Parts: sequence; C-alpha cells; structure tokens
Amino acid sequence: MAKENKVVLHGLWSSTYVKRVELALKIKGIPFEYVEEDVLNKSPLLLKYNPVHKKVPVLVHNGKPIVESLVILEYIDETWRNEPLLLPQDPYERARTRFWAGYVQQLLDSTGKLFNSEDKERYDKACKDMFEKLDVLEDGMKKFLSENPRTGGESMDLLDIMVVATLGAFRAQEEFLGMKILDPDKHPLMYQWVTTLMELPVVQEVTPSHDSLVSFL
Ligand SMILES: N[C@@H](CCC(=O)N[C@@H](CS)C(=O)NCC(=O)O)C(=O)O
Repeated sequence: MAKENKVVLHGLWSSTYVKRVELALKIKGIPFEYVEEDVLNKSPLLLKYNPVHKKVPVLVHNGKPIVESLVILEYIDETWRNEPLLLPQDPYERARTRFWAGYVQQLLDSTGKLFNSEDKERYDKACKDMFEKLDVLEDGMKKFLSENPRTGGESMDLLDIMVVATLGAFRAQEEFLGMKILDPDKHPLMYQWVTTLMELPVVQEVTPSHDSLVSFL
C-alpha cells in the first residue's frame, strides 16, 4: 500500500511567513491542503498544533505538526529530496545560505518595526535600520551570488524564498508609506533579484493582489 502522505498548511493570506512555506511546497511540487486561520480568533487546532507560539504557519505532515517557517522549510527539503533542493549539499555553502537567510529575517524585523512605530523617533530608527540592512545585503550578495549563481526558472532555493517573501510586497509598502524602499539606483542587485523572482508564475500564484496588500497595510 502506498505510504500515506497528507500535507496540510495552516496559514494566513497576508503572512510573509506563510508565503515562504507555500512557495516551498509549490516549488517542490508537493500537493497540500490549505486551511486559512483567523489569528484574532485562533482555532482549537492551531492552539493544539502550535501551543508554544500559537502562530501560523503550521505544517501538518501525516498528522504531525511542524512549526516556525524556517524549521518547516528545512523539514520540507529533508523530507522531499527531489529537485530543486532548497539548501545546497555542501555543508559550507549550506551554512552560508542559512546565514544570509537569517539576515533577511533581520531585514524583515526592521521593516516590521517601521510599520509598528508609535512615534517619529522609533520610525526614523526603524527606517535607518532597514536601509542599513539593505546596504549590507546589496554588498554581501555581490560576492555570494557570484559564487552561488541563481539557476533561473522556478528552481528557487531557501534564500530566493526568503528574499521574495520579504521584499516581494515592496510596491504595496512603498505606496502605503509614501516612500521608496527598494530603489533600483541604490540597490540595483537586490532590485533586479526581487523583481525577477516576482515575475515567476509560482510567486505570482501565492502573492496577494497589490490592492489587497495596500488595504491590509
Ligand atoms: N517566527 C515565526 C513567526 C510567525 C508569525 O509571526 N506569524 C504571525 C502571522 S504573520 C501569527 O501567526 N501571528 C499571530 C499572533 O501573533 O498571535 C515563523 O517564522 O513562523
């Protein structure tokens, strides 16, 4: 009898963390059921599956829950070994990819603070942090991408997923904030990378419309 392979993703349409997992499942060609959660009124299932953080995404594989988006991405890659691999085989390159994925998470944290700042001082600080991180990424990625070139097409890896899930909503964020975030003159490599990824059909499939993102913000 074929081994049971039931995959359920508990998510939230607007969540960048959930988008990471949706992208990984689609890129790997893993069929899954999607359950939209209401994070203001958490379902008993969500609380049962993620009693520590009570957050989405939660991936349930054959009844077993896995939580925390980066942990889920690695679980997917280790469980479904088909191409594209999300992390390189070589331990050193794997470590570097994890390092930069962690840095993109820090960029997301700074961007989040920009939206949650209660006063101008905090807003300015979050803004400065965000642009400093973009500068570091622009610089760091010159070397990293030249040594780890993107293969193109839908062969995205963990870092591509992190980058597009984090920065893929930049146009809606710019419209909402009334300022440029990803400027092609200041961050040409990041701009090119993000906009190329945004055009991929798999990315478009999981990306909410511009208008719904602006209203949500
Ligand atoms: N570190 C978590 C963060 C997940 C997260 O913050 N999820 C949000 C949605 S974007 C959530 O479930 N929030 C509900 C809450 O905070 O109560 C991850 O990487 O999965």
